[in-house]
Amino acid sequence: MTKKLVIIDTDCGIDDAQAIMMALAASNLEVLAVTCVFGNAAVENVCQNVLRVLSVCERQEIPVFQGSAGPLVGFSNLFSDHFGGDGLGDVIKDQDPQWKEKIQPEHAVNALIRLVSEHEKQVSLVALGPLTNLALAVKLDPRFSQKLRDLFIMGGNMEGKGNVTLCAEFNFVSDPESAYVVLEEFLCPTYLATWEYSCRNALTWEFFEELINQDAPAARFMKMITSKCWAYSKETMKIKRDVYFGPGFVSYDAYAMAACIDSSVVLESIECPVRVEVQGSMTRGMLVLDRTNSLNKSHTVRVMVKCDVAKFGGLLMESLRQP
Ligand SMILES: [Ca+2]
Repeated sequence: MTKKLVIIDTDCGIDDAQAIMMALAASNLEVLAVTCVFGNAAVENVCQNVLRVLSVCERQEIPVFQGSAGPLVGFSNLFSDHFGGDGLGDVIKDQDPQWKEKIQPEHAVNALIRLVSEHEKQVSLVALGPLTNLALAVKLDPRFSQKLRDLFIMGGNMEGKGNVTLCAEFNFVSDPESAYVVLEEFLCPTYLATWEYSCRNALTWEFFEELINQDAPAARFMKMITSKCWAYSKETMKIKRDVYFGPGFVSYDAYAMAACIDSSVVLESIECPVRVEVQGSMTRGMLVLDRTNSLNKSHTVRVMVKCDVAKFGGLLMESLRQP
């Protein structure tokens, strides 16, 4: 079986770490590179987080590239404290002073263009953070997206429900212009795991306990980085009832990765054109689904709706049994 080539673009927080581990564990994937972008933490932290995850899984041979430190327009002050200031729960004490030497000298955007051009129509790109690196890639090389096999994005929303602002999801609102560019200009098959999709297909907290208490280095690492994070705290768990979706364990980025690994994980999706709002005072960064094709766009994307949660849970379980 020839393996599917994958590049992961990430703002490595805890759920990105989970998604990366899922990719590393998948026997049908070959991870060509990891490219880093600001988001859950500053891009320098993101780079260190990715190196840490690769080291835990003993996969340091995979090259890591540093990318955009902020959005195309304006400044980011959205560094989420959702997963702690460093993105991985603020529990890692032994920082690697030599981390910079382990990052490739090439910029992430140049690396994306080069690698995708070297393997035309063979690379699946999985985007787990703000889409700045992807937007820059298509502006530098207008054929970039046509050279991709496909694109999987965690981001945006399908019901106008926001998790950072009233109507916008974190990854998209962190750089609305880039999200707009990607969804207008990327012409490869594109699959979206929105915020609502991940929340509506949540797992139980009992499952989470079983997941992180497996006997393997990756599981122990995940247990450590989720130990002090409020998003995973047992006390918050008891009272945490999302106003829309109820309680549950949601590993956002892993949903996009799971769809890349095994398309049968997605049981149902909506195929339609989409556009990102960049202007609204309440809706900036919101994804709009054009179910009636009012925008007359020729390109559609697939917005995931229903997940085979049992299959998804199986991929998660396997991902923490590493190395
Ligand atoms: Ca992410």
